[in-house]
Amino acid sequence: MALPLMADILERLTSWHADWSGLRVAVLGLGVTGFAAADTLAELGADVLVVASTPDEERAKLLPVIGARLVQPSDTEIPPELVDHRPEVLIASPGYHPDHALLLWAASNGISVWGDIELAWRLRDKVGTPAEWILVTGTNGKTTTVQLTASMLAAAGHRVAPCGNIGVPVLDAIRDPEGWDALVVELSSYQLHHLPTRGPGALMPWASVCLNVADDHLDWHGSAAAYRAAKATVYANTHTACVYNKADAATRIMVENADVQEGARAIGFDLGVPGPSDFGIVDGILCDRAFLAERQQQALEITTLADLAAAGLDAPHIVANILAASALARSFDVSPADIRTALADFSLDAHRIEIITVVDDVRWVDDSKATNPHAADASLRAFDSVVWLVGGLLKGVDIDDLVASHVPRLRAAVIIGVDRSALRAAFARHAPELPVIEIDTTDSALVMPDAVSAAASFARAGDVVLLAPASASMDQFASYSERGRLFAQAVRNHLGGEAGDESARD
Ligand code: UMA
Repeated sequence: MALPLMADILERLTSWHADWSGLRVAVLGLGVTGFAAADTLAELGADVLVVASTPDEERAKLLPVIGARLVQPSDTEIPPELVDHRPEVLIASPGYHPDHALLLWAASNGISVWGDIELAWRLRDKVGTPAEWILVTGTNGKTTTVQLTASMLAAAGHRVAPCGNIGVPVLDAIRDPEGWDALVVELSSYQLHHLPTRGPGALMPWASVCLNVADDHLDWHGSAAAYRAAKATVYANTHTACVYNKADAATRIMVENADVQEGARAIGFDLGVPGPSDFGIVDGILCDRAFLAERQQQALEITTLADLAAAGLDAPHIVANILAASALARSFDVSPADIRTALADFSLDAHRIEIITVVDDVRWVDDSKATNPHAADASLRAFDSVVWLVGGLLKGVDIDDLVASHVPRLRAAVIIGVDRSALRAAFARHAPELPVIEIDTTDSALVMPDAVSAAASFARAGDVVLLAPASASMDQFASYSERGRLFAQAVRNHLGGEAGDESARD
């Protein structure tokens, strides 16, 4: 009798209840994802070898407890333990670059590579009826939209888990003993890159959205086209609603080109007046013109801009996220009343356009999460007169257009970051008259105190001092949250007793 081919075996591994025992798996990475993958596969009886150059120490200590082994090669080495393991499949953590030596080795040896999202999809039937998946990607606003959507579904009484790139591996969600009605999954371009769009590992989401797309992570993907292609895969095989941004034609084109399930609808959203099958705004009222039978003539009221302003949720890019989340929730039959209940209780995470304090009619705002030009653009648009704190790791992205398009609203600019040359040149080109100060200290602890005191010297009543760096933080800070925290601390120290904690959103 002929033995089944490896491809056939892997093809049949599409259920928690399939036979995974003895499957030889290599898991690449030992961060949040790698541990969840190793733990899941060990529980299923697979033979798991974890390969990571800089594993998380606590998780490394737990590997023998769960029955998995660890090898720690350099990032260019193919360790002999891996070769001896003869893996039948590799599970790659999202951070692994497609050209990583281990992935090239797998390709040249014909070994299948899955991401953690594919593995979670294959295993989604652990408990009861599998949850429906709602997918969210985009350059900016993913996490907020995932949180909004999940809170809307929860307000309607559904058991729902926000997970994925938001920080909770989907593999942890699918192992919940009680199961879920829906998973709202944030997908990064890295995770999408590793996802197949056909075959047994391809996702079939209930609904999906790409919120917007602008250049980001070009150093990882190699080109804007590759980054955009990864984002576009979010729509593949969607069976109910493909939600796209009418203000971003690229997302509509992604939907037009996607291979979706029969009957899936394209639902647009933007801040303008909605057409039939859209979400939008009429006279300050956020409306659904998609999920009602009379959509040619009528619209359903979701909420008003006035109510959102009262809740601190009225920055235009947050309103756009709310419209997208409402479209996803309405596709799941959540009522407008339940959406309003969710919005009334919703608060944005820290470092997302967060007001630290208002002193002498100057607002100090932390949008450290604006880690690319597209996010900083949305942030700047929310204000009329800005002292702008900008700079950090630009990730290969061009900053010129962003600077050029916001000159009229700038009072002054304070440039931070190790490499300030691109910003310096952009300001010199587009705003030669604008006061610009560079913070050139090499002591990370002094960056924010120096930047804040420079900003304070420019700010006038009515201004906003805005930290919207348009860059990643890792050149001088551990993360965007540390950057934001140190900014807020420096603001409070600088303003002393004048700065009460006026943040509405902590
Ligand atoms: N590793 C190597 N060599 C490499 C790359 C990684 O050895 O070349 C190893 C490290 O030693 C470490 C592990 O891999 O052991 C880390 O893996 P990882 O970088 O994939 O990170 P995880 O801890 O698994 O977290 C990942 C996401 N990280 C990235 O995509 C970089 C988290 O998103 C996500 O929350 C988590 O999975 C759960 O899904 C973070 C992120 O920054 C927040 N995402 C980017 C973004 O939002 O812009 C995409």
